[in-house]
Amino acid sequence: MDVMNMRPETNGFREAISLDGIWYCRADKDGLGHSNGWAKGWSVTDPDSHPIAVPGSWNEQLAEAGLMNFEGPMWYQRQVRIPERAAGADIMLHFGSADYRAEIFCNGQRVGKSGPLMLPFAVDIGAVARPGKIITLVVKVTARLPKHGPMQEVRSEDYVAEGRARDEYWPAVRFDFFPFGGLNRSVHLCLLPKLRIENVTIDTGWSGGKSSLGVSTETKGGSGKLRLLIDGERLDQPFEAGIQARFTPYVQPWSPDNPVLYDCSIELLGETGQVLDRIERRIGFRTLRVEGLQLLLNDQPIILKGFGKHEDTPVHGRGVNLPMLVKDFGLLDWIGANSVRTSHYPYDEAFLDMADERGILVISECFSVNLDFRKISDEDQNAHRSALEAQFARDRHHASVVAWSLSNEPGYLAEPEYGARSGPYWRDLFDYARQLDSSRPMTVANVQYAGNADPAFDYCDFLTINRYHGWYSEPGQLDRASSALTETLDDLAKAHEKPIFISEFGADAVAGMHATIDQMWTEEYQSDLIALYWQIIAEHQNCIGGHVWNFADFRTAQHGRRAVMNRKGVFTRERDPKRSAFTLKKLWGAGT
Ligand code: BDP
Repeated sequence: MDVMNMRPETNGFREAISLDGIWYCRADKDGLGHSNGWAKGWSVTDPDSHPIAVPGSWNEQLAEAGLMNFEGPMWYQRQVRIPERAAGADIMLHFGSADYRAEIFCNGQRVGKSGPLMLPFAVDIGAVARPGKIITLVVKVTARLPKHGPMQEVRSEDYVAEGRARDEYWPAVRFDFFPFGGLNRSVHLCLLPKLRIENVTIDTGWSGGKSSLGVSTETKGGSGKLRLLIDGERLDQPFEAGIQARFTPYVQPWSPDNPVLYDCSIELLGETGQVLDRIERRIGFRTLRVEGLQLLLNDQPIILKGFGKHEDTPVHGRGVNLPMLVKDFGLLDWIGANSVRTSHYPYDEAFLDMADERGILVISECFSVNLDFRKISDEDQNAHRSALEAQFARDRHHASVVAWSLSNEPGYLAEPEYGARSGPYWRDLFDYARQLDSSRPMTVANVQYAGNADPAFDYCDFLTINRYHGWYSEPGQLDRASSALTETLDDLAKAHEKPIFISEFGADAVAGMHATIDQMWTEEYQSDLIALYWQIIAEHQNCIGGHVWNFADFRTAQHGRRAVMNRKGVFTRERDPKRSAFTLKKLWGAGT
């Protein structure tokens, strides 16, 4: 757990060497990889050894090799030269994530494994890696989920056992997106000073015209004083490790209109004041909080306009795709959006860096979808806590991250156990999450099937609802959809004195499909439904905005109701606009 927020960085004191590029992989269809000795590596000229790009998912890259629906284990290997200058340093490997789980081997020796899903982890390879020598690095990755945790596994046979044979997806999933496997984020070899900074927590705020900055830092390998610099200027006196130091630097606030960032450096000082280590982060000062029925950003009311997204692009799958990342932020700007929910898992940090820079407000979501409360156990909750710890540790210094979503659509099966058992689960989880971070609002995205009386609402700072009136209910009937949505909002407003946020609404549209009547799957119907929802949101005083589901079409596992993809994108998977994109540009561009 202790290295979760170790971001790979290169400065005069630490070095991060990218291991991205072409690796080799081998599918372990019979589960014989260990007994075949693959942990030690294999000859890459073997016919079943494939080149594979890292970062990237194996599924679309290797579809023609029969691996589109392969869930692992997939063994990856590459050679890594440990530089001579690593002598005297701690030698670590850092993985942005390995989806969903991985074990790491160096020269045949097991050196570590992944932690909470879709988040970074690091392993110390100092016992095996020798400066100046080459090691064989092997990573065994599986796209199978663990049975317990915030994201429970489901297998083909479970659909029948769970009484929902009609829901069966292939590959089996408990969610509506493709279970892309692989080293989907960057891998680095990191050389770190033995006496160093670790576990840095940076919290910023802006309220009453004043900034606030809280910093706490631990050290590893010894102790020393710490010093903080903002844009190269030292703040106050050096402070001790292990305590929270507080500052009120003279800075401008960060906001979507003016996303001002500052370079924040923390330095570890030796006995004579010499610098022994440094970490650097870009930070911004802002506060998002709920007051009455409003959401306030830096004390001013704000309406959230934007999307639920996915990390999903052609061929890359869930792998980092930087050109598409740049394009997507350009499209968010073009359409007039100010916010995104990282549905349904923490995204790569490059996304948050760009959100910081471009002034996009992010609701960062834990990888937790359709939690089934018939099966809930302490083990699930403990893993849920660990996932939040790791997510908060990685993301909390990002100015763009303004709220946490602890889960998406729990109680999706409308199981009676949800009403009965989830209250204490949410009470304890929200308590724990607020102990970790009291500076941001927290919520859970409620599913229509769980109804308006969701036990999670009692603990949410604002109510978050996903609603598909006009699609999964009241199909093709916008009048009925409009009444049903209005009724939901009125019901919730009566039951809770809290703001309401519609985190999902939308309709599938196959690009190029048209009709003169209200016809599902057409571009016109999608566009009209979105415009209708936005009008209702704008008219409802408790509503603090909405996110259209989804920004772009995305691949799902196979199911009769999906034509390869979920087509609720306002853009296609290739990012061509559908009619609804122009509708939203008009609605949001007008400064609603
Ligand atoms: C919601 C889920 C989302 C799905 C969407 C849909 O939160 O992941 O993709 O429905 O069915 O229930 O389009």
